Amino acid sequence: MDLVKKRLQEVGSPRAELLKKMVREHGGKVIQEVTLDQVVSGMKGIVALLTDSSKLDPAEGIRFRGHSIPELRSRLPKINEDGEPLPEGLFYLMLIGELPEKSQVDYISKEWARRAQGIPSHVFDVINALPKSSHPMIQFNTAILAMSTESHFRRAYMDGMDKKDYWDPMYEGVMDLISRLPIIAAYIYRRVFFNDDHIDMDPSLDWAGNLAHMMGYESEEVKRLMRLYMVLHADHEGGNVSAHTTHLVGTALSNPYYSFAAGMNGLAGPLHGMANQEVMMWLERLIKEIGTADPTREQIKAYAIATLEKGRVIPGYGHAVLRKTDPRFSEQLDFANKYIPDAPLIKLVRTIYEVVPEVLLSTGKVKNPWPNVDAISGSLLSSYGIKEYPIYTVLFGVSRALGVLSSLIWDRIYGMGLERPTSHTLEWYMDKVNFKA
Ligand code: HAX
Repeated sequence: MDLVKKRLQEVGSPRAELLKKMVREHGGKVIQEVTLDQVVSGMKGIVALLTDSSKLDPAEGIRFRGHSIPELRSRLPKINEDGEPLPEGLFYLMLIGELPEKSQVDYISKEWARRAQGIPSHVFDVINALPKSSHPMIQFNTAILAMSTESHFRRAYMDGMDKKDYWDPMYEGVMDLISRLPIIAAYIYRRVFFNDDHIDMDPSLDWAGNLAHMMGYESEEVKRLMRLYMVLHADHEGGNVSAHTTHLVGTALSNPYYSFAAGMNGLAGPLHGMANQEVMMWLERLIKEIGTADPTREQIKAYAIATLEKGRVIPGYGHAVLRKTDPRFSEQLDFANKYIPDAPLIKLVRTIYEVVPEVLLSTGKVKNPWPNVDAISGSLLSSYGIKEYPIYTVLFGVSRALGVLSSLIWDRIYGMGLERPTSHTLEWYMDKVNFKA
């Protein structure tokens, strides 16, 4: 048996038993009451999900299995001492709950390179059937669905698999799917922006290094950036749109391809993953309208106020849970300050950071005026030459697979039930809170 799967089986069974026992003994206990505000504002703060891979603290930011991003950047295995952690190691940590050795990370790199070879040709036919002008997320999500013909889970289910074994074909499907996403993403990138001039994968490279290679970037600098990008976007606990949707669809025992494609449709929304593209469009318009790539603080302030006056959001700022600067923003800024401190876009990002929070605070309604991950990610990619911003959400999606799909395996280990909350009419709520029109 593969060594990751073997360790997963060892850690999985006792935790599943623990959950069952706790529910048997305490299943009737009240966790929390729900307010009308929470129902209408998108269930913010309602405790209703179980996710082990990561936890988001409003004041501190994300921790992956208890480890902050700075800890991961120093403790996860790397290729070179001065490099960034390999995302394979973060996947192992999120899935197994233990920091991996370099040998375990190398094993996953090799395993993913092996599994990546099996993409059926119809997947590329399906991509090619779409107009090149269709957004890369349309092509990405369609390709993920097209790959579901390969689902181990669907086949095993139809063959009458026992419930207790669900996690096993789910693991196989997740490993296949994650291994193949860089090829799909790079294929779409080269199709849309480089006239179908495709580059084969190099099985000797790591997962993120290979993605950079297949996109056409051979320098160690871009590979290092890609490893950082893939680690930073991997997970943000269970309630964000892409994670929650993947989980929700999975509770119907949909296969990993169906579940992940559903999550990626959520990531494609401008308030979620597509915000990285929105930021670049906002910056592009700012530069055009002000007439300089090096605007003053006053000019940026006026532009930000004008955005709000048009009834729009300032992309890259605000968050549903965080109440401080997103550490994923700070870590990218730290990376940029170290390697490309004078890049004009990074300079612009820094000045915007000095101005926009104050503008948002002055509205009196924005709960978090600080930058999120998307406020800088596109500027960083662009500064390293990856300037075609419609691909940015696809890159986010490749990374997000690591977190949401490791949780999907755990959903089947834990035997999480079909998700089915209760809905009511407006009149029911009026009656409940004793409100008269
Ligand atoms: N610009 C303008 N207005 C904003 C704002 C921003 N950046 N952030 C919040 N607001 C507004 C909201 O639209 C809301 O207005 P209304 O009451 O008129 O509806 C009000 O402030 C209160 O919102 P909130 O409670 O502070 O924020 P929400 O939890 O409702 O929304 C969002 C969180 C991330 C969607 C929001 O901050 C936003 O739209 N930000 C810009 C888009 C963005 O950067 N999205 C990426 C988020 C990170 C992520 O998921 N990446 O994938």
